[in-house]
Amino acid sequence: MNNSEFTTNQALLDWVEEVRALCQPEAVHWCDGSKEESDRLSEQMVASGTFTRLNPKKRPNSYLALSDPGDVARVEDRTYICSKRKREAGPTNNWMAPAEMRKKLQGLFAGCMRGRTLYVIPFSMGPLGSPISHIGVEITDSPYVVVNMRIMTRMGRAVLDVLGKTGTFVPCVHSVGAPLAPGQKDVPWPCNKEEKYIVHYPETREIWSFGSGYGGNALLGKKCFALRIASCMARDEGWMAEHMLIVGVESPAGEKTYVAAAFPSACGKTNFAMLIPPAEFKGWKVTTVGDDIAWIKPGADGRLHAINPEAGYFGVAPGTSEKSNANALKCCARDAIFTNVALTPDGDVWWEGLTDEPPAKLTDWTGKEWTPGCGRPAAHANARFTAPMANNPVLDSAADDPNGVPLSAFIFGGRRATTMPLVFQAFNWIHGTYLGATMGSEMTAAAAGGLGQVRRDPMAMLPFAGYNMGEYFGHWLEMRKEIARPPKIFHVNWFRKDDDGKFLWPGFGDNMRVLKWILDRCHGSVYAEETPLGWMPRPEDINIEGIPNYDASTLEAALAIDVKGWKRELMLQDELFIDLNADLPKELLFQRELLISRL
Ligand code: TSX
Ligand code: MN
Repeated sequence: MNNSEFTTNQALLDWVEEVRALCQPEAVHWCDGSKEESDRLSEQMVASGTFTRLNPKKRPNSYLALSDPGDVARVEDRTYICSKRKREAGPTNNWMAPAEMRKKLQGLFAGCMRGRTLYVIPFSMGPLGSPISHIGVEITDSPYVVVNMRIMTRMGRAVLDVLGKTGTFVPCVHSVGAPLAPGQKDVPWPCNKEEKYIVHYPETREIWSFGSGYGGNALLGKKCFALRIASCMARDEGWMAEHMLIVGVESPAGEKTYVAAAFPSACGKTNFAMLIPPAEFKGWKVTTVGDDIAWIKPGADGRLHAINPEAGYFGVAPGTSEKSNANALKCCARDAIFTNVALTPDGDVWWEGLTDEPPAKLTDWTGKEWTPGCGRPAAHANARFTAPMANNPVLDSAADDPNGVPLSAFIFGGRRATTMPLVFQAFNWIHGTYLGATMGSEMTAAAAGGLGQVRRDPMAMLPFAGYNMGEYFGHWLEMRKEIARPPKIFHVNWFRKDDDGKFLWPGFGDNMRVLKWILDRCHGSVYAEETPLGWMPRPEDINIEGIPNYDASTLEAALAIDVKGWKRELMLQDELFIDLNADLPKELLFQRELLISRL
């Protein structure tokens, strides 16, 4: 296709030509986003060995990719925020001066696509044409990226129509960094073993990614655009780009309430986003708007409205089962791309936790033969499924609504074995911001080299804020002034344990019981006790009817306030606050003082 047949946007045409001249690809392909295009690229990848087609009877229209063993996750130490001043990136981001980084990248990108096709991927983050949505264009030399982006975003010709002649877009350049010499045979998963760079220029709103083909390093709409660049846009324009799931909860009477929740990794965010209420909650429905990212804007009604900028799920496969998330399994029952899971002899996929009994024989994620006793995991711990949200049986009816959904609550949480009670409610917005700013997860004993080390991950945004974290807290405080009816803010912990290491809360679908208290608080229809931590339920305020082998005394322990533990917690919280000292809003220091006084 002729370029100008796709777009009349001269800025886009000029930029594509500039990147083509730099990267020297063999061919240029403008993606139209059709199924035919995706099928053709998938066939090509089957032929080249990048993809294995899964058994169409077991897993229709689905593929397996095995990555290079050195390219299995986001590379945080190679991720840079290149603002003019280091202060703007803040103490928790890697920084390099833009001019210096540009010089370095010019060298790396020069000729980096030789022997490959340059794909132009126009994509919309959010429903096409929504006032909350934004357009990006990713240039990549990876067909794997193209077919994943088609699932994860609204992608192709329709986006260029919305972009029009003068519309603006976030330019995203990606290369696996593995040019091919004439006649050189390609490998199934090209990447650059020596150099990887994930670079953001917040002032010019550009993304440049080199050397990796994996996940957030390569699907640039997700973490790079929808969080790092978007958080800068949101600060400048008065909205919020958050690392949050969004769910709708419908009561038997048909009353719909939306909440957004931020958790650090390994808290089961996607599981919560697709939660199946227990049998006792007959007539209650939980529906998914999004499982990872929320773009949130003040609406004319004085409330915050949220969209999911994504169109698919890029979920961690290991641990996903009928018990933990039956809906996620339905999402990837067809039309899915699996990366770094194991292959069964009959052409289906398997990962640790999918079934209690592993299959007798598998091909593992490195392509080697695998048996249950062999001592190696079959799937990589960060193995993923890419699945379209259209496959989600509990997709919210407003998941595509350009106006977004009105939020009644923000929920923060962490994976904490001690101290953090099951649920409490912040006294107000500033207190809630403090709860988000101090949240974190306990590292496993092995990772911490001991017990009880808390890894702070404020608002689950530590690796994803495109600017100074202290300033980001300030933006949260500022947002309160933009809204007449702010969401109520809560903190939850599904992972508290007793002295014998037993979980004090059943978790999973039973989290609906806590969610119900949260909703009732939003509607002002349930009692709460004023405690030093915030507003809390009494044990009798949480319905535990029908939980097998569970009793009120266990719930009491899950809700207990451990004053000694909180004194330790306050000392631990200080470590992050000291790091951010220079840019930390004073309101948050005052919240700390108030908490100390109350305790
Ligand atoms: O995803 C989880 N959630 C959220 C679900 C909506 N997980 C899985 C681990 C995180 C990746 C959980 N694990 C949750 C939870 O609420 N809670 C727990 C801890 C737990 C694990 C097992 C049991 C109870 C609690 N019980 C039995 O296995 C019988
Ligand atoms: Mn995430």
